[in-house]
This record gives sequence, C-alpha cells and structure tokens, in this order.
Amino acid sequence: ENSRIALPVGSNLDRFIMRNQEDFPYASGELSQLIRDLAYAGKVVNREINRAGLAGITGAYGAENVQGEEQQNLDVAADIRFTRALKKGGEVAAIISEEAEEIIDLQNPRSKYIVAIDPLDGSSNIDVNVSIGTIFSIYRRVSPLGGPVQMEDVLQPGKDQVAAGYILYGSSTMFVYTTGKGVNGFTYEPSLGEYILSHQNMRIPENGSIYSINEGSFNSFPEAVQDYVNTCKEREYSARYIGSLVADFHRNVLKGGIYIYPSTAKAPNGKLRLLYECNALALIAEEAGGAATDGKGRILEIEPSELHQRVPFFVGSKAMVEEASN
Ligand code: P6P
Repeated sequence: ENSRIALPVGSNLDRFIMRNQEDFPYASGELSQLIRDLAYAGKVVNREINRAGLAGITGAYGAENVQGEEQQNLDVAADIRFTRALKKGGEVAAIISEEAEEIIDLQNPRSKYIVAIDPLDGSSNIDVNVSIGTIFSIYRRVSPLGGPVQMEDVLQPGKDQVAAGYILYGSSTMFVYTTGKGVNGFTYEPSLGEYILSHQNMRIPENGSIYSINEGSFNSFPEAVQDYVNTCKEREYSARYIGSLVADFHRNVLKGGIYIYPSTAKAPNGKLRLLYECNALALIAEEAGGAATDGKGRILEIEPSELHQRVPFFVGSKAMVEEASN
C-alpha cells in the first residue's frame, strides 16, 4: 500500500523530500539529493525560458540533435544545465538524454543512480510561447559500483524506476514526481525560489472526456485507433492537443483524459521515446491511479533494446486507456 505522505499544502519541496526519505528505512540520502539537484536545475532552466524571448536565445541554434531535429538554443542550454547539476551533485553515474546519441558517463563510478532525461521536450513550442517540459526517470545501477556503466544499467524496464517526474514550464512552473508512494505536485514561487506543495497525492480521474491526439495523421492511424477516435466524437468528447507532451499529459492528469501518440505512416513506432519520455509518465500515471500502454501491454513492462527507441503511447485515465488499447 503506498502510504500517502501527509504534509500540509504549503510545505516546500525540501521538507517534503526529507519527510519522504523517512519512509525509506535504508535511505542514505543520495536519492533525496538527486531529486534536489533536478529541482535546482529546473529553477535555472525556468529562468532562462522566461527570458528566452528577450535574451535572443530563441530560434534555431543551427545545430541538429541526434533526432535530426533543429536544436533550439534552449534545448542545448537545458541539456547543459541538467547535465552539469547532476555531474556536480555526484549522485549519478550516467545520463541518457534525448540530446545525446550515446550514454553520458559522468565519471562518478561509485554513484548508485542512472538518470534518463528529456531536458526540454516540445522545444519547437518555445518560439510560440507554448508550455514546455522536462521529463526524467531515475534507476539504480545494476552493474557493480566502481566499474564502468554498462548497457544493462541504462536499458532497464520502466517498472524498475526508483523515481520519475516532470517539470512543466507553463503559466506557472510545476515540479511533479513520485518515488513509488503516490504523486505530488509543487508549484514554483520565483520570489522565494521555492517549490511549494500545491497538489498533494495527485489522482487521475478513473474516466474522462478529453482526448489528445494529432488527428492530422488520422488516415494512417491503426484501425483500432481510428475506431476509438470516432467513438470519442460520437460521445462528443473534447479534443485538446497542445502539441507539448508534458502540458497535454498534466492537463489530463488533473481533469481526466487520454493522450495517444500511435503508430503513423511517418512514425511507425510512434514518435515518443520509451526511455526518457514514456517510462517516466507511465510511472506517474500508474502511481496516480491511471494507466499507460503501447496499445497492447503496459509501458512499464517493455524491455528496452536501444537508447532512443520509440513506442506507441496511450496514457491517462485508466478506463479510457483500457478502452483504447486492444
Ligand atoms: P506532433 C514535441 O515535439 C513532442 O515530442 C511532444 O512534446 C508532443 O506531444 C509531440 O511531439 C507532438 O508531435 O507529431 O503531433 O507534432
């Protein structure tokens, strides 16, 4: 049974992390420190995002990332900030990032943790001032400490995550995460530089009437997905698609709903990445009483085979995900 960590709304993230750590009898504080390191980097990225239009750092950076996508300045800046914070924090042995083709070995061979991260997802939304997000997963190393990081350390199924979360840089900036004892959301108060507990024990409504999917690709959706979308229309559900995964996901967590990125002609395995996008949101969804599948089975049970593999992604209210998955 996940004990619900009872702290009054208004507590700050630091206090919450310490209270949460008490629930882990053998915790030695490294995971707590790692979560603080991520939260700190999020504050720095938040500030850069809010100034991006002024600092002339929007627009294409001229480089391309491993996905062949034009790399925005902020993509690069965010990747540097998170990598630097995790390197200095000393708790992480290696990082898997959307922005890096290979494993980033932080040369901390005695560190227990691995982080998979999308430092700034939806960066194409930056220039049009749409909410964007950071997505992260935390795993424990499985190969012997002290030795080099192995592929088995970074290709772990999502069910083995120690913690996962996201930062949503929206009308307000929020830090939302789980360590396996429910999901809690913290709203950033810039004047204090603090994340304040605002959404305690977040639960996804069992059902909902919002569906998020890019219907521009309808004609190449699998038939089962076309049928489900048509059912949503028959029921006159609301279509809400921001085109920024963390923003679409977060709204569905709060209001109930389903987000689908299915197989399409352009993306036969879907567009979203298993290791640093889907696994983290799948754990959050399940911890909040929702569900996440690839259209057939649980996302969290998929055994990864390569760092940047894509999977079809159905996530949100349990009843909706079950109906949409076959
Ligand atoms: P499409 C943004 O590029 C992203 O990775 C997610 O944030 C978003 O949900 C999805 O891709 C949008 O993809 O193909 O609908 O533009």
